[in-house]
Amino acid sequence: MAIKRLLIANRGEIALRIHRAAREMGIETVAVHSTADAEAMHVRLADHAVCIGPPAAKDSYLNVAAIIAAAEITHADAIHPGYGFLSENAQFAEIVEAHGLIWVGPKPEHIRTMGDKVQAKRTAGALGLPLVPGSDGAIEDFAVARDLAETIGYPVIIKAASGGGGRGMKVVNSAEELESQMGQARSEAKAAFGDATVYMEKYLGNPRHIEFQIFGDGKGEAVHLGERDCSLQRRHQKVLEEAPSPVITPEERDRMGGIVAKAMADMAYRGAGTIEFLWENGEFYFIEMNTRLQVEHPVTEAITGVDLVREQIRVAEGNPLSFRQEEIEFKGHAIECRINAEDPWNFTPSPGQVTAYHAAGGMNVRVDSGLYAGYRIPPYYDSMIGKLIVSGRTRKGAIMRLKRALDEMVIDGVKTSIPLHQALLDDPEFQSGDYTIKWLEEWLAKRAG
Ligand code: MV4
Repeated sequence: MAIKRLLIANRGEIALRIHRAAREMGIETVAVHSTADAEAMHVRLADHAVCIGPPAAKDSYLNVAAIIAAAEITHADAIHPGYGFLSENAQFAEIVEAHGLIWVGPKPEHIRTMGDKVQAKRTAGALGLPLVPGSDGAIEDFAVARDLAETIGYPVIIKAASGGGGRGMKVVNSAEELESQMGQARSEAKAAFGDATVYMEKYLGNPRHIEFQIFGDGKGEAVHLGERDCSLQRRHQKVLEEAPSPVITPEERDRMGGIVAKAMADMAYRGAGTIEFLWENGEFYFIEMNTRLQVEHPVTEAITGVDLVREQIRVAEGNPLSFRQEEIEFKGHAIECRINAEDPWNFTPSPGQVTAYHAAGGMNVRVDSGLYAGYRIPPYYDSMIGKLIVSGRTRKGAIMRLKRALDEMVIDGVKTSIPLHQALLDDPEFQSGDYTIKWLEEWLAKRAG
């Protein structure tokens, strides 16, 4: 069923990104915003805007009743959740559908399954994805945990089933530590997620974080759009992402991509998704699946030419995928820098008024940001204020272009992470592409001296 009016249940650059895709499809947009975001770019550009509450996200962007009411009064016929907020809330997806609205996202059952990391791993294993060695399901009993840890060998890691994004994990180096670490993992999981369920994996010491973009039509067809390397993270926040990964060969991409696409076809997955792997010594190990569009999706768009948000909307309307696997080609290299309003070296947030703004431009340069001169960055939300994405024929070419584009960016009035990106791009080790998930934090520690 064709969507005529799309409500965008998000804010910031992703709300603008979704608005742009909708406009290009001839779909009207409804922005919902907190009182703190009344002056946001996407609110100005949207066809309709509804204030849904005060600044605190729990009263606005997480306020299900207010969002559904906004859809009803504006006669929206679909809701796109973006990332974060309600995007991976299966109950919200069900409520949207129960109100006769189109949910621009995966089937609620798949959101729910993948949100439970124990169930996600079981599902992935059954679908033929390679797993990190570990418990088959939750571990309840300490004696069972001890035997398993002996079998797989220390170090092991205890993770919260309801966790994800690095919260509620404990590395255990020896049998002596196991009981106390398991107890701590359980109580932290209970406190953070209201669920003390934990599971165990072999701890990989120095992997890369490599994720595959997938897309399904919900009826048994699915494709992959290659991988992204997201190893450069600080405290589980990605800083810079690239596609393709510097370490994955075309043969490896086709092989692993084929496996993930087959898995998604078999579960009749609908919409955009990301399969996260740890990659060590040439092997992939599934860790989690994200049932949403991701911040770093533009690097995939840059090397494939596919508009992922347009495709999300088309699939939500019930259309088949607009491309077959054989039609997807990977061309060149793309890199994204996340630009945050924060001190580039100590990471303290730097909200406030942007006094001057100029976006980089030129060939193969994309800026996804709702910034403008005079905009007041509110202090209530995530510090990410935009993304700079460039592509080139080679990784070296993309790095040179990114340096040029970063030099062109002007964001005055607040501190930003641009200087950090400039220093990073000048580092020979980064330039070599030889980095793992530990590299950035070590690099930052060295620089701090
Ligand atoms: C791991 C791991 C090592 N071994 N699992 C962190 C976030 C969550 N998605 C999974 N995480 C990890 N799981 C095993 N078996 C190391 C991490 C990890 C990490 C993973 C990806 C990117 C950055 C990371 C930083 C620290 C730890």
